[in-house]
Amino acid sequence: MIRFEQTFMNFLLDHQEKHNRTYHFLILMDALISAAKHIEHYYLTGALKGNLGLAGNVNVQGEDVLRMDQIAQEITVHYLRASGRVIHAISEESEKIIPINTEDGRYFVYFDPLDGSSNVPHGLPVGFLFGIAKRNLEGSEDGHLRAGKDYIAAGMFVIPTGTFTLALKDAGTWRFHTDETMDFVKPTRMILSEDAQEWELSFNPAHRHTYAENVQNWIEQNERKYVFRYLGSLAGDFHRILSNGGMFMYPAIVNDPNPEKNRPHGKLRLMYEAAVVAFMCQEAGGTAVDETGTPTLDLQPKEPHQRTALYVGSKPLVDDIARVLLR
Ligand code: FBP
Repeated sequence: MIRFEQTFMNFLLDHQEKHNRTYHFLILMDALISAAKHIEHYYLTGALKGNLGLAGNVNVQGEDVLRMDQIAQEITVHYLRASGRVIHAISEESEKIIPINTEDGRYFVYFDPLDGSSNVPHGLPVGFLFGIAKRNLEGSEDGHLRAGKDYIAAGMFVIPTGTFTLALKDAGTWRFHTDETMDFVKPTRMILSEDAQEWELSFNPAHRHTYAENVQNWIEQNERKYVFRYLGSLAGDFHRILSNGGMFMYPAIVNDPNPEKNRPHGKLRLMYEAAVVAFMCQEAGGTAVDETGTPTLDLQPKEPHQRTALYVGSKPLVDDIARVLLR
């Protein structure tokens, strides 16, 4: 007897019908899934085709661009254009906002086509992160940058693991796995574990002495209570936190012996990294804050590539460090 699992598209169709919503969102999600599968193909064959190296230029963040960054960007913009549903997009790989279907588009898409660049040369796990907001259908639309709390959905593909996780506003965070037909199936609701025995801590230990004193002290007092894991890609590390609970943090860097290396506003980008995982975490029963203890989803972006410090994960743990940050 063959065992059939519910497909992602069937799950989403149910969701849209249950909430009396339109098919437009399905077309957009189909485009994002096609993009992720295409990027995964190039990543899996990257070493063989010599695509895991540098592209030779520098991006808006002043970082060396990887050949795979360019490939992932080109693929994603192609499928977003083909969907006809996107007004404009914001990408880590494009300095400017990318106008797509400004007249008839329905959604704004904020994405990082290949997150975790330090893992790329080794073919290790990276992420495709995205957040989606909707145009104002009741009145005029000024295209302003949306805060995370205004997103209608956010998700990530952990490449090349074939896992896809999607959060829908007020409808939870769901994980899907690839079946033998390379289709995403078996929607599994993700709820952060309340069992502190399972919780993990995730941060770059090489930076811990550059964090603010109060953050260093919090780590000192708490780190022995939890398992420590760090993959070096936000998608990979957050994937674990969603499964086991705990907290991922990328604090502000304020005490680096070389002041030029300080990052008082954090490293991660608000719109297509921090707000994406914060949205998914909230729909899974968790929370996220910045270096001032302000909820990440309340942060109103002033510019597309704005950075932020990030503390995301199980509510008791994030609330505990937020008390220290607020002091
Ligand atoms: P990129 O988008 O340039 O890859 O930067 C984001 C990121 O790689 C995250 O995925 C990860 O959590 C973090 O930076 C790793 O930074 P570090 O190497 O300083 O630990």
